[in-house]
Amino acid sequence: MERMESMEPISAHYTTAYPEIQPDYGSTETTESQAKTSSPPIYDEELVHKTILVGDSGVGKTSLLVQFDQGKFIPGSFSATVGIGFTNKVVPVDNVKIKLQIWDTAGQERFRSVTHAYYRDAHALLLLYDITSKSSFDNIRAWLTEIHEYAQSDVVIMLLGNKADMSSGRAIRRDQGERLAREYSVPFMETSAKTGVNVQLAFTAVAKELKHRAVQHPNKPKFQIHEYIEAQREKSGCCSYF
Ligand SMILES: Nc1nc2c(ncn2[C@@H]2O[C@H](COP(=O)(O)OP(=O)(O)OP(=O)(O)O)[C@@H](O)[C@H]2O)c(=O)[nH]1
Ligand SMILES: [Mg+2]
Repeated sequence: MERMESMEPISAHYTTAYPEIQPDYGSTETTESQAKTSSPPIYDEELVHKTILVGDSGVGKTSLLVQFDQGKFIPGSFSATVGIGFTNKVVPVDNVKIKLQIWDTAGQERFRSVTHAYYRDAHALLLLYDITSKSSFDNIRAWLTEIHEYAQSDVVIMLLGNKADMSSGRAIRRDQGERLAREYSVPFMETSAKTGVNVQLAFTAVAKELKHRAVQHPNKPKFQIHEYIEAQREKSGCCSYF
């Protein structure tokens, strides 16, 4: 495939910032006023959750974001991302609006140090490989090592095997992705930025997990992202999840 590099760091759909209000996932304790009234904690819709797309160059990070943001896939020659940029998206979860600030990073090695700087502030990381590329899958372990080195320890991580539409070129079986995800205790699904399969679900699952971390329900069981993904699978009857 011919590789073209755009000098534009980010495409036009990137929008400007939300006010920088950061979620505080720190304490599991009930506040005094909550204890008095015993009313459920209210989710603050002004919170902005930084979510970062990472993975080798060409796995489909930009395409996944464009599919999620605009519902379209732009075929044609590959234009590698240069630098880093973000898109703001509001994801409705249980009648509240979850604000995601989704950062699209450049997968090329030469931009790695730039990407590292953004890990520290990330609340969620979507880590992609390409199911037709063994090397992109093999590199996932190195990506996870980097993530553990640079990101916060409680960052939400999801592993995505992208380009699921390309069954004839498949190099990594679904169960290999599942096994790797299980080894690192992270949720997994296969996606296609081309057909849109599971794209919405991947971001919604992350948004749900972030919401549940921001609103601590002392008496409620913890949100289980794996179970949520599994339940959605049963509803839609498609695809594969861990
Ligand atoms: N068939 C198919 N092609 C895809 C899919 N996702 C991305 N592609 C193609 O794969 C190539 C790379 O996609 P990008 O989204 O630019 O990859 P990237 O991960 O952003 O790459 P960098 O910006 O270099 O890190 C492009 O030619 C896309 O059209 C997919 O789900 N299915
Ligand atoms: Mg890109």
